[in-house]
This record gives sequence, structure tokens and C-alpha cells, in this order.
Amino acid sequence: MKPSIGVGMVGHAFMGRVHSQAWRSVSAFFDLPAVPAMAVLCGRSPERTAEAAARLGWAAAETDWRRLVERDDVQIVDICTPGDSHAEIAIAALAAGKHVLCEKPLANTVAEAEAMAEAARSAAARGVRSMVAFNYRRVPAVAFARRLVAEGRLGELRHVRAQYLQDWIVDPEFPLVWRLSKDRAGSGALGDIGSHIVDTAQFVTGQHLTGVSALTETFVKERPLAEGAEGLAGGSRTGERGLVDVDDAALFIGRFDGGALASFEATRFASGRKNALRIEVNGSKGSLAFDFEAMNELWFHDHTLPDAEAGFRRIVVTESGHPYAGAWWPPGHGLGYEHTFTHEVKDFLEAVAAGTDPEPSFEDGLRVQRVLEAVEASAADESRWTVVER
Ligand code: 4PW
Repeated sequence: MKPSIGVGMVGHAFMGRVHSQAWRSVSAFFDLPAVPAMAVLCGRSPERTAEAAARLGWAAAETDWRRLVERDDVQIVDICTPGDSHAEIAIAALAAGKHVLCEKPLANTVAEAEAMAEAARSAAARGVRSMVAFNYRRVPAVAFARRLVAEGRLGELRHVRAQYLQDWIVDPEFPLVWRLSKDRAGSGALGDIGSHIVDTAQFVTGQHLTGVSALTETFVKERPLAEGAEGLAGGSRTGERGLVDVDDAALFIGRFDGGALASFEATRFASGRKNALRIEVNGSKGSLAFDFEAMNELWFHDHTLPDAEAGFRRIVVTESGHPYAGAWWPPGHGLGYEHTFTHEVKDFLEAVAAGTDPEPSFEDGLRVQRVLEAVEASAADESRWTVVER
């Protein structure tokens, strides 16, 4: 019998649902050193939390995260709340000796992220692990792209072109949900989806951004207020309106420490694009391109081939030799969004059992936060190149 490890999760909306799915299924598909026990789910309303716990597979429900963090049957705390509560919960959980998996972006400000990274460093010295949940690293095609770059198949990297395009708030009457409020989310498209492409680009290239120059815009400055919003859906209108104080779109160029030039675009106003996280990398020996809307595919161009034979070729990333894919279905039977979270908790559980630090660490999350801050500083003064603090 394998040992079990207790998990307590805070939050049961969109991210809580997809994390629950991951905790529920991971040990059925991966041979893990310890099996997660879904001990307790925490939310604010007793009725809704009890209902969600029963539906999502949690053994108990709590309404105070402080009690969850202190429970003896919890060894891992999984934080699926908006960014305004990440720092407080994560720091308390690490102090209580619990391993922490925290949703992205790590925090709403650099100061909070610094405090979290510091708490994670001192916890790691006591054998307590932490990780930030940038799930797109765990798309098999993205992990395979990183492998190709690391093996030198692209040669010297010259360009990185990253986009995250959505369209769920194009309608000006779409309500002012928490993702559109600075108090709760820290920023708009920049932190919510721009953070993903910064992490993905740094992960695939193995390089870090040293400076940026940015533009941001809020196209719709006022929206109806609503209650009971869930995920990217709107909830029911209260009849009042409120000001949007975050960006709807963020565009920036950047320079990587390995010499590549980069462009980034994060927007919720790309009508027709639903969840198009895209990255293209061009190197001296070849290029690769990925679009999450076709997440089982990676396009690869080998520039060392004769011109007559070269050109972008579609690799279906479902072979047993591809990262993560062998645990699932026969070749060609693709994976979906939820599998990226299963891979995330699998990697986290393995690191906890091995006593190693999982990636991306809180330090990695802090680096992303510094990029977001540099983007905001640059956008506030459009003539400015802004160095990313190290
Ligand atoms: O993390 C991101 C979210 O906050 C997601 O991957 C997509 O964009 C879906 O919802 C938002």
C-alpha cells in the first residue's frame, strides 16, 4: 500500500474545479510515490462549500482557511483563490509546515511576491515545498518544445513571439467580474493571461527577460455589476455599474538575457479567439510554433535541411516518447486543458516525495511578477524602456 498525503484546497470556482479533477485522477494514471487524499475543501459559504465538496470529491468542508491550514490531515495546501489572498494563505501555510501549490499569478504585487518567495526559501530549508501553478508548462507540446530548444535543435534563439488571445469581455455589457478589478486580481489581461505567456516563453527558451517597453489599454471603462459570477461567466446583474480599473489588453516588446528579441500580446478583446495561447520561436537552426487551440500539435521547421525539403511540419504530440503523453491514451487520442493540471499535481507530488524543489518555484513566480510590474511602469510612460529588476 502506498502512503497517502492529505490535500486541503481553498476555493471551488473555475480553478478549484479543475484542480479537483487533477487531484481525483492523478493516481489513476501516474505511478506516484504517495496517493493524494482529498481531505478538505474551503470556501466562504457553508452551503455552497459543502455542496461543492460533495460534488468534487472532497471528504470535508471548512469555511475558514486558517482552520484548514492547521488541520493534521492536511499536508498540502492548494490555493485556488483570486490573487488578493494568495500571500496571506501561502505564508501561513508554509509557516505551519504545509507544502503549497498556489494559482498564478503568484501575487497581486511584487512586494507580496517577494514576501512569498522569502517564506518559500525558509520553508524549503525545513523540507517544505512550494510551487506556482503555471499549468501551460505541462502541455505535452510545450514541454516537448522546451526539450527541442534545450537539445539545441533550434540553434541560437533570435525571436520569441508570444500571444494570449481571448474574447470573453468584448461585449461592453459583460459584467465587472473579479478578474476586472484591481483589488482582487492585481491587473487585467496582463496578470491573468500575460503572466502565462511570460512564464511559457521563459520556460521554453530557458532565458529570462531583462527589459520591456509596453502599451496597455482599457477599451471598456465602465461595466454592469453582477453577483454570483463563476469562472469566465458573468453572473446576475445588480442594476448598478462600476469602473474597470485594470487593463483589457497589454502589448510589449522585450529582450531576453540569451540575446533573443521578443514580442508579447495579452488581450481579452481578440474576437473569435477563445484561449489562443501561442508561441513561436525562431532560431539559427530552426523554428517551432504552438497554439493552445490545437494543443496536441507542435509545428517544427528544421532549417538545417535542404531548402527543397524544409518547412514547418506538424508533430502530433501524443506519442509515448513525448512528455506526459505515455500515461494516457494511444497515439493520436489527444489530451485537453484539464490534463495540464493533472501533470502539474503529478510533478508537485513527485517533488514533495523526493524532497526536491518543484518548478516553477515561488522565486520563478516573483520573476514573472517583476516583468508584469516593469510592463505597467513602461505603459504608464509610453516613451520608456523599463529594465526588469532581478
Ligand atoms: O489562468 C487563466 C485564467 O485565469 C486560464 O488559463 C485562462 O484564462 C482561463 O481563465 C483565465
